[in-house]
Amino acid sequence: MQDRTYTADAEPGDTVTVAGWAHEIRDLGGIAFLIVRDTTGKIQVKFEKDEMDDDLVETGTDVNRESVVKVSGDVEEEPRAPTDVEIVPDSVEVIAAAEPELPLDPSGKVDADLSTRLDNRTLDLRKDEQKAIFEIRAEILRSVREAFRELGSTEINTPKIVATGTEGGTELFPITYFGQEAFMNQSPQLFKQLMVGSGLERVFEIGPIFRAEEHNTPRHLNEATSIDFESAFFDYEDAMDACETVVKAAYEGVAENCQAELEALGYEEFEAPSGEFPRLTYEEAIERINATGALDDQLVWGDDLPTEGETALGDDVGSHYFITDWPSEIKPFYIKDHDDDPELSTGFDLMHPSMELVSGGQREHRYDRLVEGFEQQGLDPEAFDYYTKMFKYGMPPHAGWGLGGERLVMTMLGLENIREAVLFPRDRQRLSP
Ligand code: AMO
Repeated sequence: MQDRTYTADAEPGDTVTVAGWAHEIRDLGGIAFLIVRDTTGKIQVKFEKDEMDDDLVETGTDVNRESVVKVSGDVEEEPRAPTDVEIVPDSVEVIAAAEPELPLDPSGKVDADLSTRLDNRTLDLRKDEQKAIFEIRAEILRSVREAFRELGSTEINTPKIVATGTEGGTELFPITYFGQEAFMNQSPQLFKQLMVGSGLERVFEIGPIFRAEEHNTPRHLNEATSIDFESAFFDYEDAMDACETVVKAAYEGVAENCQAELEALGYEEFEAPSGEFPRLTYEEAIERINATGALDDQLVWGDDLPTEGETALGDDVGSHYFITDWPSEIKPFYIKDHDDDPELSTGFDLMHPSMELVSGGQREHRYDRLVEGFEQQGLDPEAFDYYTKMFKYGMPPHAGWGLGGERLVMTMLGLENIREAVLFPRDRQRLSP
């Protein structure tokens, strides 16, 4: 539709054709209004029954809500209209009629539960608040890409059908690949590492990861979006610096470019985090958690941090923070240990006060040590030959991280359920739509 004007661009004095959805019909007797909604906003269309053609009035006011309509006419100033202008129509066409009963109410007057909303995402995303989440998500991804480019990294796309897992054997989705066993990829980890030894050196990827997690929680998905970074000649501190830059860039992009969306979500003020993210060692973290008294049992060295512990620490710190220097034994084989203490790894996590956002670290780039690490974790180095063999031909020291895209959106906007940040979430119950 070349001649279509967005509702937000309709100015008094213009003659326009707008197209969108019948948001509301208000019949006041001699006068009736049709509110047309498009992606930019809404506009009132006025029908004066005595002065207008009966067919025109009938088409415009008998239409079912949420039908797709096209209205042409003159735009006039009208201070009583919701947007101070209205269209006096000379033609109205119903392009796609909606059924009278809707599975959910896009005007938001009737609440729907999350499951109904997810089953009817098209209608759900006709609501300003829901649409705002995905506009913001898009801005986050745009800002993150820009930040990565400013850091001198190249965007890559790695396979999602793979022969081996990386993040622990229990969380893989098996598939059949021409009669051969294969899996949906859990992380681009090994591929991004292979690229730091290539001529690209510094890379990032934004793509899906698949985790066959059995549990159903408000912060886990079975298909998530991972924002991955990896750089040659970076140590774990360089990697944390890059991580902080990228996360802050996402907040700044939203603060600068998403005013209307933030308003739709009820924000009066939205602040990007300022100041450096504190860096606590794992040892300091468990001491601080123990000091809060939030846990029945005191944590000891080597324990993973339980969710209640993370929450207590998050409340105590009150901002994004890193946890560094994790025990080697609870970090994956590809994470490098500190040279002066093999019990301590260079692994780190970036935490939002409410949950983990990122895992990363410096990687083991020495072939012999890498193969030993596989064996220690009970993995067969032979199965990873495609990966380990490249470490024989000049693999530089390197570091990187993976950031959960949906968790970034969720924590930034204070969403209660990660599914709010995905169009069509995949979880234990949900494979369709
Ligand atoms: P990890 O497994 O910790 O690390 O994942 C990195 C980040 O991805 C997000 N995430 C998830 N989000 C939603 N649902 C899930 N099931 C899920 N699993 C992970 C989290 C998490 O912090 N290869 C390493 C990264 C690296 O070292 O570069 C990895 O995948 O926000």
